[in-house]
Amino acid sequence: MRKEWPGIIEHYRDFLPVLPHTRPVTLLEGGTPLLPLERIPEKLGIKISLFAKIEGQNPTGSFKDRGMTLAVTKAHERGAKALICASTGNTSASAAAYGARAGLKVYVVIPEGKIAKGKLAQAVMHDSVVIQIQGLFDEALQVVREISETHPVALVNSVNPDRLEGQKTVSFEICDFLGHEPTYHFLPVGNAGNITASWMGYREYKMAGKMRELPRMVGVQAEGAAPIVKGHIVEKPETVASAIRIGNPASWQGALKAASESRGEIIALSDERILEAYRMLAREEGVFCEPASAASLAGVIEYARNGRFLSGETVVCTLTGHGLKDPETALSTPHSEIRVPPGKEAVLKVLGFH
Ligand code: AN7
Repeated sequence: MRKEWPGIIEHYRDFLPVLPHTRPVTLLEGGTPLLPLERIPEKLGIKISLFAKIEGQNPTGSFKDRGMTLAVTKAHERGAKALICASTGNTSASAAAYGARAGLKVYVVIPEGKIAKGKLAQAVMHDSVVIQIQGLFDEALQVVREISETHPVALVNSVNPDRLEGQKTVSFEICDFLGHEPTYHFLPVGNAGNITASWMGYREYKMAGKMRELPRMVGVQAEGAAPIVKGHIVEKPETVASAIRIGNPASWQGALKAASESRGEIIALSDERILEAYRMLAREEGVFCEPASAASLAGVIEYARNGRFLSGETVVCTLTGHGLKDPETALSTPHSEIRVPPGKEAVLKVLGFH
């Protein structure tokens, strides 16, 4: 019988800051598919091996579970009784679930009316205390940082180093699966924890002799929320990709370092281009991710259109979250709604059988 995937802490124990007796708080996260995409490169007219790392298949539907299992495990081990985070939605969903699993109280602070419905449903169902602030994610993060410094609540945003340690395992999985490093790794950038952690993972795997070269990291921000690309804080970030509606990323320096050390870059693309990629993944490949996730593929499309890829290169894009998190954006994309009277005739007519 095939052995059950044990979650990222057990699987990559030697690479993580845990003690021999540490008992993971886990929902068996990680081990997500690295799905080959064939129709999209063909459509773009490029001859690359393109893969999507489907992080939406984690237990709470986003990549955040990798960092959360470790952050909650460590907080629990240290005797924490409560967790707190600010979130554009996915961090709160993940914190709420792992907190529930560990029997901890969870407080989540989110920008009012600005997180996708599915994520809010998750926070509610896992019985976290949801605090909507009349402000931005960036303000929420400031508040929870201050509170965690003076009060007995463990901060589980990615400014907590355990989050990045767990999150780096995505790069291990990509290399283990491919048998080598990719040429490029594209990913969306919001608070910039993921690009920082992914780069850390590749560097550590290379040091451990698991791969020969390092990939080039390309981070993609939404044009209306692109502080790193612009080089200054964005006071009023705006984008349809609500998960990355962040004006002052906590891991700003980490993202810059990943881009420069890897000879990659951070780019910004319009909401239109992000939604184009979002639809393309669903229609051409059967992959439904949330809008922010599609920023990574939008980056690949941009590179393809500018003739940046060489034939035979291996390109990975992280699809960070599941499409079902944000049904409202999905339903607001152009589509036909067909309504007919009951009975076979009207349906046959729609099918074109007269
Ligand atoms: C689907 O949940 O910041 O650059 O509070 O949910 O590591 O921040 C989410 C971020 C990309 C950006 N894709 O990752 C939060 C939060 C999805 C996301 C990002 C997020 P980072």
